[in-house]
Amino acid sequence: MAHPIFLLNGPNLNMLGTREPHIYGKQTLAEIEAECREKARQCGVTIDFRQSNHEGVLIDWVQEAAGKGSAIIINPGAYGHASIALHDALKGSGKPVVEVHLSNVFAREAFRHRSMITPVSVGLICGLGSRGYLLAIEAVSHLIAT
Ligand code: DHK
Repeated sequence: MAHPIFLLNGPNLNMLGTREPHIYGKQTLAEIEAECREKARQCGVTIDFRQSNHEGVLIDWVQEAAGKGSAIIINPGAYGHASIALHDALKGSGKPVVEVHLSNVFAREAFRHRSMITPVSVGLICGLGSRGYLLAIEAVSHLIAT
């Protein structure tokens, strides 16, 4: 069985649907997960889709992905702007990383312009809403096939 792409979601993303829908959209995380599963099926890959509000749990999952995953797609939420620990874990995983944000963080507050994750990522997708996750799955499935 091929190694799954770990698709990790950070803090507050469990609140999608009701959380500032004008910024993050009206879809729930469960609805986004269903779309991701369909996209993964079309791309011939499997995904392990998870969400946590806890930095240490996300780091545990990145370490797990280093052993059991083929790649990591991560929406780190606010930890992306601040977490050196998440940066270190992703760098140490040795796996291709794609960072996703639903909103265009560069069109928002200055504190969202800095990312600890982009320097250890193959690429960044932001501002395209939940479609960003689907594009990331497509991109990563090409990456791991080559
Ligand atoms: C999600 C969050 O929770 C914010 O803290 C980030 C990101 C942006 C998003 O757009 O998906 O700043």
